[in-house]
Amino acid sequence: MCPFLCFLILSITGCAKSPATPELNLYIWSEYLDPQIAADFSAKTGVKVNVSVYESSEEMLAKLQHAGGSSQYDLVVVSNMLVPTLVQLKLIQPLDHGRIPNRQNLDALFLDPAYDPGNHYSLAYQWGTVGLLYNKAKLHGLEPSWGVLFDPGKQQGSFVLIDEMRDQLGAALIFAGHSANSTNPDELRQAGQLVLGAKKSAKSRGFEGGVGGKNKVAAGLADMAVVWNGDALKAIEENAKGELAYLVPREGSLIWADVMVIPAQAPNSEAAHQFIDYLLDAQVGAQLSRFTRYASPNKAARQLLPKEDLENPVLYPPPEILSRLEYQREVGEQVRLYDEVWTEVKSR
Ligand code: N2P
Repeated sequence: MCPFLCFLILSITGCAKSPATPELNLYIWSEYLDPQIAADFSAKTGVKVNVSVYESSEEMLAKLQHAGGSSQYDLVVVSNMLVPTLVQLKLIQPLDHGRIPNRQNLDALFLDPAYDPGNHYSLAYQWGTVGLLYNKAKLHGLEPSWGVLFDPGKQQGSFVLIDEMRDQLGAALIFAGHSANSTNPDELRQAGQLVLGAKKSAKSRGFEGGVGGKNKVAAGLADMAVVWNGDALKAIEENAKGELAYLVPREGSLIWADVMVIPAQAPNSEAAHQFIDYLLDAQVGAQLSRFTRYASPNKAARQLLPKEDLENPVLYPPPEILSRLEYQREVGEQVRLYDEVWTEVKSR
């Protein structure tokens, strides 16, 4: 009788409940984490991974800055160029390197980087380029130039612009012969005019954040889109007719890296460290890049990737493309100029 009674009392009062399952709240770009990796991590550690996604840096920053994100999420994957800003705004906390032994798997290129000396706050996740995903069947011999967006005389088909301030203005700056990290007000205004012209063109299908542009091209709703290479590659590989392709315009383009950071008031920074270390494991890192279709900053993981991936120019740009790419940098206070021009372009 007693065991039954005890069970009854415990069930009613809730005292029999086991301690709450530890959780890890991750905030990341969409289609950027293999769900199997999260499931394997949970099976190994007992930590449940909750994934929330975003489609633009602007959306992510607003969430961290004004919507309590810095005390809600345990781990965030962001563009490396935002690290100094996040540090300055006190939105992220220093990493405890002692708990991330796998950081040594990273390529030297991603250790002690200029945007985060000593990797105090961040460790690399994936890297890639900005370019054009297009439908070869609809756009025969597409001119490999940003002019197909910015020069009315060269526009060839319908296009989607990317709803990512630095990337879209960066492409226009490069087309105009300037640095994609320019802080010259005249150059930025010129870039803004170019993007506005593209937006107002009859061929424009508007702005899309993150995977939005590639989804429109994949669905046949636009002939091309400004996208990141990994998303492009996913669309290319999923297109049964083999009609899609990716190019980096001849004027040049941007190269970027995304990093993992821990918000200042993360509820479970312990699990965040554990997950960062897990993602930096060689096997897991290889699995991650096979899923995202982006390049791995993890040297140990790269050794486990298929040769076809390492030799794929969309994924790992060959020297002649690399030499045309400009590393995206943070521009400090001058980001206000970008904000002003971008707001103007978006509102008109
Ligand atoms: C993945 C988005 C990659 C992030 N869908 C580009 N910085």
